[in-house]
Amino acid sequence: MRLTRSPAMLFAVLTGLALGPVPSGPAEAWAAPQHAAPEGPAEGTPDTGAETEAQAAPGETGQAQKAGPKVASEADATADTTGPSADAPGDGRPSFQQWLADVRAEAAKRGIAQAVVDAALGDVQQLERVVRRDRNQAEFVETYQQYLDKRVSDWRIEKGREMAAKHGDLLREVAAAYNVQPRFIAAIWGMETNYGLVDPGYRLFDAVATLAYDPRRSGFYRRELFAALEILDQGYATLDQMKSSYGGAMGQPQFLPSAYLRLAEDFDGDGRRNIWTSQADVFASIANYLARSGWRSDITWGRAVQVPAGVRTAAAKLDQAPAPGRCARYKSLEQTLRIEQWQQIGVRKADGSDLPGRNLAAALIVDDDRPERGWLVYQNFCTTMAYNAAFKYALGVGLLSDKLWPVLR
Ligand SMILES: [Ca+2]
Repeated sequence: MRLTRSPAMLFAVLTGLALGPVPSGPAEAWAAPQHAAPEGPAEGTPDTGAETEAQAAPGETGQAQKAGPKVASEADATADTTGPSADAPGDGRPSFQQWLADVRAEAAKRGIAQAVVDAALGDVQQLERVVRRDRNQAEFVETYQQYLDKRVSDWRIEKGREMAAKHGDLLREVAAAYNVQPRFIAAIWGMETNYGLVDPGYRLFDAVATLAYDPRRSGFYRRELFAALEILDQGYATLDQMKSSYGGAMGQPQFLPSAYLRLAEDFDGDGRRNIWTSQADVFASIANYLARSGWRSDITWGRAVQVPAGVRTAAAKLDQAPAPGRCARYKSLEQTLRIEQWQQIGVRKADGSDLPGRNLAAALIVDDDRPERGWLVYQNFCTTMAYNAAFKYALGVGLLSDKLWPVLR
C-alpha cells in the first residue's frame, strides 16, 4: 500500500542499543522503576485517553521469548570464533561438526536446496561469544533503573521524536491498518535497533547454529535454524542480509526467523516482506506482531505509580480480577485488581493524584530498589512481552512510547 523507503541501515553501533531476540531466560523479576515517573502516558494518554481495560494477571516470571533487547555493541561479534571443533564436547553429545552433518541431512529431507544449505552452513562458525552473551542477558542482570536509564535514554527519546516526525504519516497509516497506536510501533523500532540505525553484527547462521548446538535452548534454536534456511531457500532474503543479533534476530524489527515467516508483512506491496530496508514493511511487521498477539488500541500499556507500604498484603485481601490477555502467563505479576481497588488501597499516580476512573484490571510491578515506586500495567504490557518476554523490556517500550506521544498521537 505505501511506498517503500530505504533508509540504509548504518553500521553504527551506538551505545545502549538493544538488539537481539532472546528467547528464554527467566524472565523478570520485579525490579526497577524508571526515572521520571510522572510522565507516563498519564492522563490523557494517547490511546483513548485514560487507560481502558487491562487487567494484569499474574503469570510466571516470564520467559523471554522472542526478540529481546540486548545491549552492548556487536562490533566485534566475530572476534572469538570457537571454530568448528572436531572434538566432541565430552558430555556424550556429538561434536559440532557431527551435529552439523545431522542438520544438513535433515535440511535435505525437508527439501531445502543443497546449494542453499552449502551457502548457509558451509563455513558456519561456532561462536563462544554468542553462548556467553546468551547467558548474560541484560534483562536479567540489571535493575529496572539501570535498564531503563540505558534503554529509555535522552538520545533514544530525542532520536525517536525526530524519526517519528520524519515517518509520521507512514506510521499513522500502518497504525490505522493494524489497529495499534503508532507510538508503540516506533518505540519497539527504537528499542530493537535504534530506529534502524544499528546493524546487527553476527552472521545469522553462526549465531543460530551456535545456540542450536548449545544444550540450553537447542530445540528452540534448531527450529529457528530451519526457519532461517527456509527464508534463504524461498528467496525472501539474501545471505548477506541475514545478519542478526547474537540471539538470531534480524532486520530493523529484530524478528527471529520463525517470526519472520509467520508475521512479517509486505505493506509497500512490492511482493517482498522486507524488514531490512522497507520502512513500510518494518512498521507493518511490528504492528502485525502486536496485533496478532492481542493488542488493544483502546488502552495504553500502564503507568508509573506511587506504591504504599504493605500494598501486597492489602491487595491479597481483595477480590482478584481475571488476568487480561497474555497476562496470565506471567505469574510474577501476582495480584490483578481493578484500578479502583488499587486506588482503594493507596496506590496513586506518580504525581500523587488519584488513579484514573477507568474500569480496567491492572497488575502492580514494584521497583526493585525503591519499593515506594512502581507501575500499574495493563493488558498491552503483557502483549508487548510477546515481542520480548521481559518486564523491563515491556516497561521500556511503554515508557518510550509515552515520550513519543507528543509527536505521534
Ligand atoms: Ca515489501
